[in-house]
Amino acid sequence: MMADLFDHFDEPPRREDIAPGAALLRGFARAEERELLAAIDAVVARAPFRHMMTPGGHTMSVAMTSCGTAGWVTDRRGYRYSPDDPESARPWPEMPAVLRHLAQRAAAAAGFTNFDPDACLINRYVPGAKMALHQDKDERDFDAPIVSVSLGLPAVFQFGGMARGDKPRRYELRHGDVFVWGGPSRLVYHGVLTLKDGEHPLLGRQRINLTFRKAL
Ligand code: MD3
Ligand code: FE
Repeated sequence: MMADLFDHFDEPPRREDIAPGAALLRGFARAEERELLAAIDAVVARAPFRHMMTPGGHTMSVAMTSCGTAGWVTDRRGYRYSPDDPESARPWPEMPAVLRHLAQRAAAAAGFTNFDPDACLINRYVPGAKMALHQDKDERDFDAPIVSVSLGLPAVFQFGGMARGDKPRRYELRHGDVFVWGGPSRLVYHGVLTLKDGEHPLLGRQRINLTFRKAL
């Protein structure tokens, strides 16, 4: 059955410790998949996915939108957080409670209590899209962890070190997996390899990743 390939629904949720401060919570979001997708649809209805431009002038293959009091944006002027959606010049949609609560429970399960994210970046990958190795360092303080939720098609992520040249380890992120990284792992280089083609039972030919951050 298709769902088995993608969801590993026969496996119980479990925690894999990847590095100090980094934990992979396999299947953590699976039980809430429908509520999460409905909340994402509501955000996207008000703030549609768009392909933003890097400061260097390249259009990103990943389409993005945001919810919360701050949204991550990039254009020729640089990377930053903005209270407004530049496409609408209106505030980003509020972060739906079902999303915020999931991120808080996942952070707690990985050992980070009192996580209070103000930004949720929503990334959409279609086959062929990728995200090059980078650090998340546009946030104001690096004490808070980052929580990422993967939905839809599986992707291979790269977990590197503190230097761009450190050889990354590879892990597959599947539908419902939640990755939490903070503490000594907060500034590690990471990326996502080119998404392979496939068809997910709920999401079709795409992968959606939610990234919760304390930005401001
Ligand atoms: C942490 N997004 O939006 S999140 C980003 O899947 C971003 O869309 C990716 O990086 C995505 O800034 C990755 C999951 C992830 C993957 C690799 C990591 C988190 C990681 C490696 C080290 C630390
Ligand atoms: Fe990142």
